Amino acid sequence: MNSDSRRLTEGLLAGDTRAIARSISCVEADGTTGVEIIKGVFGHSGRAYLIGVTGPPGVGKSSLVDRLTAQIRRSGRTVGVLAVDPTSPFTGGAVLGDRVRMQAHAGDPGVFVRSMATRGQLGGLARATADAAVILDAAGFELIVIETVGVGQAEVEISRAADMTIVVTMPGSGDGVQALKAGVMEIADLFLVNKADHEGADRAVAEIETMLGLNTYGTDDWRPPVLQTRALEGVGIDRVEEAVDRFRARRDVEVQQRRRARVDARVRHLVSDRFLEHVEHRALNPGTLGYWLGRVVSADVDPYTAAEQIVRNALGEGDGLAPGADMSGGEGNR
Ligand SMILES: Nc1nc2c(ncn2[C@@H]2O[C@H](COP(=O)(O)OP(=O)(O)OP(=O)(O)O)[C@@H](O)[C@H]2O)c(=O)[nH]1
Ligand SMILES: [Mg+2]
Repeated sequence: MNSDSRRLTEGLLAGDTRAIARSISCVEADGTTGVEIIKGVFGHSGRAYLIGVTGPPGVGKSSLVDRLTAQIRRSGRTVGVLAVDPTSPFTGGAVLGDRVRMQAHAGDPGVFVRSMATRGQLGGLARATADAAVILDAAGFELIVIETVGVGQAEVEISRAADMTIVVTMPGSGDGVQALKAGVMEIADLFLVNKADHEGADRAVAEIETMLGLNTYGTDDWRPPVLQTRALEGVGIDRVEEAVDRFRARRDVEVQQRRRARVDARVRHLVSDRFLEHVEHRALNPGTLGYWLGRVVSADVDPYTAAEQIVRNALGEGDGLAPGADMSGGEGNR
């Protein structure tokens, strides 16, 4: 472990805000320091409860999270917030938003807020978010809220990183209930119709209840509650906290299953990343990957055959064909 990662690891375990922030930057940068930090602190994680908050743009997720954070703080519990935006690249705006939001909890070491946005691939954002959650967990935050914008596959992926998922919507069409795609309906443990001061809140609740009515729930099953909130005025937030605690209390078995699924996906991703890295830089002769990619580009070989050949070459099981070898008549030729 280098001195940088050791210092950051010690700092974040002691709950030092700057060390936490720097450590999250390291996992975002996806370098060796970030990996060393996670290795160093992972044994201290696993205690936090992770809440995903997702929904269409502008329905009031951030306002809700701010209110919920304040509500949770009243019971003395600490809160870490990760605001994840998969739709936009990282901009100064996100940082500015952080500052504004932090001011609401200024001087309170029991709250940490951080924005995360796409720096490269979406998969990288999901990994960085999971790592950031480990850091906040190890730093001792009891609840971690992961806010994601949107209603697509990316959000479903990111909410899978949580123990509980809250889906937020608002009255009216477009950005409202209609915008909740089937995939997002299924991941919700709690629905919030925010901006209940707007017209049509009761109807939005009824629409969600109707959709839920299509499912059958056993007596022990959790039927996602549908609550109205007014985040601007702070109305209904106590009931949100109550629903979160109720879900948390009764779903221990499912939390274990979700954590297992989360670990499964995370480790498999890392294995394929590492494996591909190994194949590309160690197992194959230099240029082999590029050779096969080139043949796919020119439609000389299909992607499946290329992948199979690459794996065979990497395992030393190839038919001896390597860059430059004559492939005429070989597998995959047309
Ligand atoms: N009338 C009303 N406006 C609200 C309420 N909650 C939030 N807003 C307003 O709605 C706008 C969007 O709120 P945000 O909290 O930024 O919404 P968001 O879902 O986090 O937005 P994105 O992160 O951009 O997707 C802001 O102007 C809020 O002031 C509410 O309960 N009633
Ligand atoms: Mg927001």
